[in-house]
Amino acid sequence: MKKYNVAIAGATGAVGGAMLDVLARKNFPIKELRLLASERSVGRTLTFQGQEIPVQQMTKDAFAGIDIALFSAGASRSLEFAPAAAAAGAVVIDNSSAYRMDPEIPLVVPEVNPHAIAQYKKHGIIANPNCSTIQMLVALKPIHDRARIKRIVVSTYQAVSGTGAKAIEELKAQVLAYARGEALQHKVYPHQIAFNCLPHIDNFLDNGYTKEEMKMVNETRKIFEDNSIGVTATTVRVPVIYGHSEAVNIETEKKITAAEVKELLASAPGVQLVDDPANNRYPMAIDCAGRFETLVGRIREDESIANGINLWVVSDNILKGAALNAVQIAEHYVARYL
Ligand code: NAP
Ligand code: 3JM
Repeated sequence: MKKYNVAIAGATGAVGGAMLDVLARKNFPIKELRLLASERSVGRTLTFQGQEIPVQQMTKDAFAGIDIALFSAGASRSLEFAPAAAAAGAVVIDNSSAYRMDPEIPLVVPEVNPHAIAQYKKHGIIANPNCSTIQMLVALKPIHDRARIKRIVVSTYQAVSGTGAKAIEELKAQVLAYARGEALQHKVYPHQIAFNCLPHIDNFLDNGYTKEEMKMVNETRKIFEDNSIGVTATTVRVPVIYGHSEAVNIETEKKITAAEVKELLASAPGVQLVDDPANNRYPMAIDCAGRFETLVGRIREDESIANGINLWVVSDNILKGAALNAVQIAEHYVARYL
């Protein structure tokens, strides 16, 4: 079997760490694994399949000989270093929002639009969508193919791990302080996150929506290759550590029943149907952590319109929402294009 030289840009972060995990769990064919981060991490080592690998500083020269560069070091680092990695001959799979809406760069969920990977050739970059978009489209793709979705109304309940390692610490520290009767401190979020919900993810835009909400609108249209699809989102940060949950309401062109949706999703790639309310079984964030599947349940017909369906969609935001989706793109790329 052919083996590849892989770099992880942002290897010491929450997503980078999950990339190491996913590469190991999938036994990805690796010849050399190069771990890159900021100057601050030089001197650290990370363990991969029992081997200690030193962390190196990410520079424009750090990508020589690399076949696949998995980026999760923030959007500004992607803009600065991804073109250099591509120029060195690597294909970049970028987890940030930097390139997602560039019409010349493919934006890929392997269960939805794997064919788009072919467009990597122009810039050597493939963009990984936002976590909230990925899990929603894994669940909706089979329904869209069968009944054509005209409109999506989504509300998210997003875990703090999506903000990074410091946000997880902030939530834990607030819970401990609350239990001890002490004052709660906050730095990462503009308000207390423990025992609270913040309808505020990423920055606010002039239209009153947040950037996170508009990512769901624009990325959905690009991945479904359909600019006529209506999408409106409210994205909310909740005091959960791992796992984003989403209440998704769709209106379809053709009638599809709840029973038909359940049947479709029972065999859909990347989906685990968890829909047995009589036995209190439905998707929950605490059950999705560490899992590769997107859990879907609470499937009901929307009785307020002719062709409507409601679903509850839950997935590990660091795995399918970031690291797993990126490694799946890498698998498709090596199988078909390398
Ligand atoms: P994190 O835990 O804060 O980790 C950030 C990583 O970037 C660390 O490895 C850090 O290295 C590295 N880094 C920061 N500045 C750097 C520099 N100047 N040069 C080289 N490396 C640098 O954040 P995270 O949660 O892993 O997220 C990282 C990025 O992934 C986000 O900013 C976002 O763009 C993307 N992301 C995407 C999704 C998605 O939905 N697809 C979800 C989450 C995150 P040090 O340890 O040396 O500081
Ligand atoms: C998820 O550089 C940054 O500010 C990155 C912020 C960020 C993003 C993003 O916009 O790339 C943090 C967490 C995302 C994302 O997936 O869109």
